[in-house]
Amino acid sequence: MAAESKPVLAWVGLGSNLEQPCEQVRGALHELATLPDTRLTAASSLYRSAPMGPQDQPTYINAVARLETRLTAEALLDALQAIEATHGRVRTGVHWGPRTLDLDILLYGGEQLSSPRLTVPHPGMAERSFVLYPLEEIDPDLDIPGLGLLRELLAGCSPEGLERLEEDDSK
Ligand code: ROI
Repeated sequence: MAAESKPVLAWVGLGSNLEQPCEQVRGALHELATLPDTRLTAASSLYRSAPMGPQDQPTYINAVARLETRLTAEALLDALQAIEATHGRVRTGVHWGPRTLDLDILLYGGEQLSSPRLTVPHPGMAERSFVLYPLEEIDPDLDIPGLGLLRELLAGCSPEGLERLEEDDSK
């Protein structure tokens, strides 16, 4: 994988609502910690969240992780998709349908990126309580490129339907 020399902080969103979602997300956090040229520097609690999109699907488990990485954004995306694949993620084509494991690059340094494969900051993150509240837990002072202060985004985003899980909550 291509590596660049200067480490960058990247934030990754994790989500699952199939096949024991808590285990999917916890397992993925461990795998993020083993990526090449990358350190896992923070992870939020797990959160239970009502589905955004079609309501006839199970509740989600979400979390956010902070990485320090020398991987380019594209190489990090490749690595995240490889982890998704090991968790049996199949792209069904159902729009906003259920998923075994979803790993999204939310932020990559202070960069704004737009390519056919990757848009950073992640489009829609400003409206997603299951992204913003876990982010607040690990980096409350974040300033999000093009979107502004996390604190201000939180003021406009209700936490309704979102529940932080205790560490020993195995459900
Ligand atoms: N809803 C919740 N609560 N959490 C997610 O991670 C999530 N991911 C998605 C869609 C289908 C938009 N809904 C979600 O991709």
